[in-house]
Amino acid sequence: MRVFSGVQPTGNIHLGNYLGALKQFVELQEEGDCIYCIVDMHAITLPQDAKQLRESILDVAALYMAVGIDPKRSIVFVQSEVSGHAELGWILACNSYTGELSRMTQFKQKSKERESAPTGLFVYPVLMAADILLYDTDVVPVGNDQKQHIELTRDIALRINNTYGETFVVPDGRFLKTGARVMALDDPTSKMSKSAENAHSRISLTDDPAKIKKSIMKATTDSEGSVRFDAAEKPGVSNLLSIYSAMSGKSIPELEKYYEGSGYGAFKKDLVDVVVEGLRPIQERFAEIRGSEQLIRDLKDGAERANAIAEPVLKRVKERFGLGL
Ligand code: ATP
Ligand code: LTN
Repeated sequence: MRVFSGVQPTGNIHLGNYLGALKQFVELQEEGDCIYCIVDMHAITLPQDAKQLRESILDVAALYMAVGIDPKRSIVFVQSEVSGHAELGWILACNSYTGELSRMTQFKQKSKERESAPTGLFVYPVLMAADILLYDTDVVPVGNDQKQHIELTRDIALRINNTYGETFVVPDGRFLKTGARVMALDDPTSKMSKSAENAHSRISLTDDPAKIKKSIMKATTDSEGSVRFDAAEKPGVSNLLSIYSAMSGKSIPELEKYYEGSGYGAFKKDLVDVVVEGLRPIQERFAEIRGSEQLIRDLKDGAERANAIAEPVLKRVKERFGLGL
């Protein structure tokens, strides 16, 4: 089973990315051949500062490894280091329709926030399809927000297979179970996000204990005062319980029982400890890896291994289309 997924180097990885996506990435290493990409060409669909982008690429790469992705066992690489992504992206762009791309909710949402939308933002899902199809991928672990993009990838693959003969493996998405969607601490009705303005809305994997404490103690709850899970009536407390459970391995009923009769203060203080202690080993590994020469070597090696898989696939595609000599 081949597994492929990617994360954009657009900011600090937070608990949502970790519990929703990265934890799955680590687990899947037991089940298949995994390829994990840092999708820098997706990042430039919106303006980025060049210096900052370079730093973010290395941050995401080091965090991948700090949470437990093994660069020897899996392939970890930077998208722009393998030129096949852009090449296949073009071929797929010629086989997708402006109508279907106009229906993508991520595009509608992100373009709405701007005066004019870059063309790259419009064809973002086509490049994502190229990422996936370039490696004969079977399974793509992503958050629910990517469902529509995976569906489009399948449509494009099937369309080309029907017209040009068997060309692509048609991939399946692997989505999170319900509840694995981490919500913003300041507004539990919207998802925790890298790009939200309020830094206390999220906990980044690299946050120090003081910042974690402040964010959790400020987190929105309710006036009832009892620690119990009820996503509809008590979204704030329920979100904190989910985070607590995911970080500690304790079940939610177990936690409800433990905190019966105690207020939010004690519960939040313990949650601070659980998060701080849970992130500590990740942060220690991150500090070791981030500045190391080995990180760059691993990424170069990853790009070479990725390219070795991508090249024959691209050759196959070009043959089907009659491209080249
Ligand atoms: P932002 O948080 O700014 O919206 P994003 O969703 O664009 O960032 P990516 O780096 O593109 O983040 O996504 C990395 C992975 O994390 C994706 O698989 C995405 O579905 C998942 N993810 C992002 N936010 C959450 C969240 N709050 N809860 C669970 N999974 C999430
Ligand atoms: N669009 C994705 C990031 C992404 C991706 C991919 C995920 C780009 N290419 C290929 C899986 C497979 C996101 O926003 N999370």
